[in-house]
Amino acid sequence: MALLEELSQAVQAGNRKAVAALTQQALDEGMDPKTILNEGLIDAMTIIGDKFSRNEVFVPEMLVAARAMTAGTTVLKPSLVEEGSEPLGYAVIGTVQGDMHDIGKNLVRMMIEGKGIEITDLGVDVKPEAFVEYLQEHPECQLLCLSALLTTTLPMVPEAIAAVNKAGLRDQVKIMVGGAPVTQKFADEIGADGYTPDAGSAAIMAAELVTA
Ligand code: B1M
Repeated sequence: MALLEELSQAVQAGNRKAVAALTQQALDEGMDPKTILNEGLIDAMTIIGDKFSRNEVFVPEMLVAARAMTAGTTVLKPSLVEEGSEPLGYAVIGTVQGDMHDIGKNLVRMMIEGKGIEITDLGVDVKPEAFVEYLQEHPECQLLCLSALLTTTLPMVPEAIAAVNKAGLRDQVKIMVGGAPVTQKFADEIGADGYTPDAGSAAIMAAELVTA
C-alpha cells in the first residue's frame, strides 16, 4: 500500500501511534509536508465526514480520527512553521461560540505562524465577548480570525463581528473568516475583510492584511 494511503487509513482508524510514525516516515522519505497534510491527513477527515453523512460511522469515530490527525499535524508542525525573529504582525484566532471543531482552525493558526505572524489561539467555543475582551487587552492585534464548521454556528460569525463593532474596535482590526460552510458571498454580506477556503491561502491573506 502506498505510504499516504496507509497514513489516511491509520487516521480513519484512529491509530495515533501509526499516524505519528507514518507521518515521520513520509518526512524522512523527503515527501513535501503539504502533500502529506493534504493527501494523507486532510483527505482522511473528508472520507470520515462522508461516512458520517451516510451513517456509516458516528461521533466517537470522528473524534478518534480527529485525535489521530492531530498526532500527525504535531509531527508536521516544525516543517510547516519556520521561526522568524521579528513578528510580521499580530493576530488572534478562535472557533466561534457553540462550535467544538478545531482541526481546521489549528492548521490555519499553524500556517499563519509560518508566515512569521504572532498569533494567539483562544480555542473553541469562543463567545463574541471573549474576542472583544482579547482585542481590548491587546491593542497591537491587527487581525481577528474566525473559524466556523457548522451551519448552526455560522450565525455566531456575524455575532462576533457585531460585538467588535459595538465595542468600537472595528477600525483597529481586520477580520478574516473561514471554515467549511463559509463562502465569499457570506463573508461579503457580513462585512468581513477576507475569506479563504483553506489554511495555505489563509496564511497568505493574513500576511497581506497585517502589512496593508
Ligand atoms: Co463534526 N461535523 N460534528 N465533529 N465533523 C462536520 C463538520 C460535518 C460536515 C460532518 C458531516 O455531516 N458530514 C457536520 C456538519 C454539518 C453541517 O453543519 N452542515 C458535523 C456535525 C453534524 C457534527 C455534530 C453536530 C455531530 C453530532 O454531535 N451529532 C457535532 C457538533 C459538535 C460541536 O461543534 N458543537 C460534531 C462533532 C465533531 C467531533 C467533536 C466528533 C469532531 C471534531 C474534533 C475536533 O475538531 N477536535 C468532528 C469532526 C472531526 C468532523 C469532520 C469529520 C472533520 C472536520 C475536520 O477536521 N476537517 C467534519 C466533516 C468534514 O469536514 N468533511 C465534521 C478537516 C479540516 C482540516 O478541515 O475544518 O474544514 P476544516 O478546515 C479547513 C477549511 O475549512 C479552512 O482551512 C482548513 C484547513 O484547510 N478553514 C479556514 C477553517 N477555518 C478557517 C478560518 C479561516 C480560513 C480558512 O480564516 C480565519
